[in-house]
Amino acid sequence: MMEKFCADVGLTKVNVDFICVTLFMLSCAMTSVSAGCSMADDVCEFWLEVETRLTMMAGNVAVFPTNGKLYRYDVTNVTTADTVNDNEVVTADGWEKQRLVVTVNRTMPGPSIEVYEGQTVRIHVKNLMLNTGVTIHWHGIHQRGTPWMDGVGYVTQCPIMPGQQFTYNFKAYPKGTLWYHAHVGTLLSMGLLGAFIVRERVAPPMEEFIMMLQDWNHNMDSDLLHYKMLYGNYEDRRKLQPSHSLEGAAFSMFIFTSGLINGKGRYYYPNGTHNQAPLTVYPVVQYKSYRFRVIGAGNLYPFRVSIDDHVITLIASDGDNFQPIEVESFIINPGERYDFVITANQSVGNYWIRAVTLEVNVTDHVAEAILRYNGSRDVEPVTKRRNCSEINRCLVFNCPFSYFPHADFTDCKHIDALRSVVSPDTPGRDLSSSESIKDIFLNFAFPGTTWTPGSVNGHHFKPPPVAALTQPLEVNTLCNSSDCGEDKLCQCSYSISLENNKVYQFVFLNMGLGKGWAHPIHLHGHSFHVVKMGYPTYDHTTGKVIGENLDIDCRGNPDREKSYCNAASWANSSWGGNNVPGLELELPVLKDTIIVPTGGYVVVRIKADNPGLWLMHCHIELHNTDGMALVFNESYALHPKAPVGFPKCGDFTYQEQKDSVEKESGLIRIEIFIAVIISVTIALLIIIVILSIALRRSRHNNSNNVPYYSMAGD
Ligand SMILES: [Cu+2]
Repeated sequence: MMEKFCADVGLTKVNVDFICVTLFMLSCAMTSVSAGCSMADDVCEFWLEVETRLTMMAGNVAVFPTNGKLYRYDVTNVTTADTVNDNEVVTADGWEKQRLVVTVNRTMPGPSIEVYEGQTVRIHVKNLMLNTGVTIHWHGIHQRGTPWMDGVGYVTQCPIMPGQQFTYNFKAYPKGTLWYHAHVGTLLSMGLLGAFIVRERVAPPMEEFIMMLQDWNHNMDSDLLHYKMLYGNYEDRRKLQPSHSLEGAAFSMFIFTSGLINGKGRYYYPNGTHNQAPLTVYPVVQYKSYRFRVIGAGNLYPFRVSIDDHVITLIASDGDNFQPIEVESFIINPGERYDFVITANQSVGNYWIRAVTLEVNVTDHVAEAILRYNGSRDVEPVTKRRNCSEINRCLVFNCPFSYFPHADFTDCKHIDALRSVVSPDTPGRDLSSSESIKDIFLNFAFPGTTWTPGSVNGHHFKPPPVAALTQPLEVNTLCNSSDCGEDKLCQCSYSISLENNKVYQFVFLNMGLGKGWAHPIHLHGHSFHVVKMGYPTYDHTTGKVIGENLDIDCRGNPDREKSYCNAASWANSSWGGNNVPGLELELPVLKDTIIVPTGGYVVVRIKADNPGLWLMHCHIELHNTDGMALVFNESYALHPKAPVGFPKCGDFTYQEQKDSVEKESGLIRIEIFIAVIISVTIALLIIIVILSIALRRSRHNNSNNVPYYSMAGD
């Protein structure tokens, strides 16, 4: 089987043994976690090939789904036909018109990369696509000392163009459930993603599973996703309207067609039936406990995750362990990760794992998988979701709002209610003077009237044409302070400089004219301490937002509903640094991605101790490509030097060839003219000198009566 796999991925004979061992283990680790590198290794090496592939094809044979199985396209009687192994097919939602997807080592999600904390990870990425450049970001890795390995196109590196290879080399830090994904255009939504698990160097106490959640549709290429979000989705002469979540926030125009768990899901028809495509199955043994590492790998939609008849105990997020909490379900946004434990303490059988979107008035927007107890039959679960009632209320973690409608009997718990397991050294906690902590307000929104782009403080992020980190002097898209400001919109590579070792308190906002969507904000290069969250005011019966949080002064237009909120501050001028009521500085959790509720804010802290260029952006991929991003230029003078030969890129302006010929011939003519002038001048000088000498001698001879020639003959 391993030889077959090696043949399938087309590896060279020379390296076949070692490479195949690595890739084979990775490929098999898509559902169940298994290490790709041993604990004793110093360097872990991986080969990733990025290429486009068609869904629902086994080699060059199309397949179709029935009863959770796949069959060749020409099968007419499925009761007697052989099934096709669904691990050889990128099934996605089983839609039978092949969709183009971007794969890593021909799978979606790509292979799970699993290493131990502190190991050197060396990953060779080869771009086998025909049309587009690619970079891969290792989401959650801090890249301390290696900022040029962060994988952000046009910020930390140039895209790896078709046919090219690029080797990423960095230290596996910090530990936890991380992931990798493309960081150019919308290639992430096209399928370029995978789990990246960094383990502590101890034996795991229980078996583990990976659960990657994706929202999915049938738009065929990445540019299409981008333009449909900008210009709208139309179907049957109708313009489709965005859906909304409970508090009234809108979702953007990424049509949710299906939900996927580890690359598998089902297409639901309008009548509520589905196409019976195969799903991911998690096999468990009764009375054993399991850790699930859940990765929010979608483009846009948050998912509410639950398992029928099982209590979820959340234990970690974005690599940080927190004091466990038991919940009925939790919400995960694009970019976030949550780890939970369940105990298989129910009767032997099959149970639904559900991840539903937060859209109201929608019932079939769900990603599904099966929890299958050892000893149960290979059939679909018939279990029901828990019924939340007045005496049996449901607790949901990480809502992007504060209240469910009264009749839902459901309560919310937020990230700022969590407490870390160990007391972290919260930056600035012991500083007596709050002036040593710098508060920076950042509003993530879509302000504007006719043009309403994604922006941060009104700056619509435009990537530079070069790798800004390694070609800083060639960035020609800097912001002009006269174009940007209160109630203005500008388009540039927005960057904020951070001083080395200074403590920064960022206040992420979602306010003013451009609010109305919740944004999961991701910071590269750091994990941040979540010290406070602020929510808007709500109607407690319906759960709808009725007013922004008034802790923030948006400034600009006095009508805060019209202000762009580009230059906000604390409403109470005495607030700032440690002097903000309700800060959790003792046991705050660490995150690298956090949801900023519409109308609300989140306060986080970092110490600027990692020199580099670090992107911060909304992890809704379409908001990011629409410009909701900025770069922190951290300790510029201390940026480490990039490796020798690090690739460069940039603009090239062609000069017409005839111009240069003319220029050349013009130059030659000037040179000849100057030479002639000099020669003529010298000749004239010589003639003048000779004539003057001759004249003087003739005068002398005349006066002494000695002939010139006789004088010479003397
Ligand atoms: Cu966003």
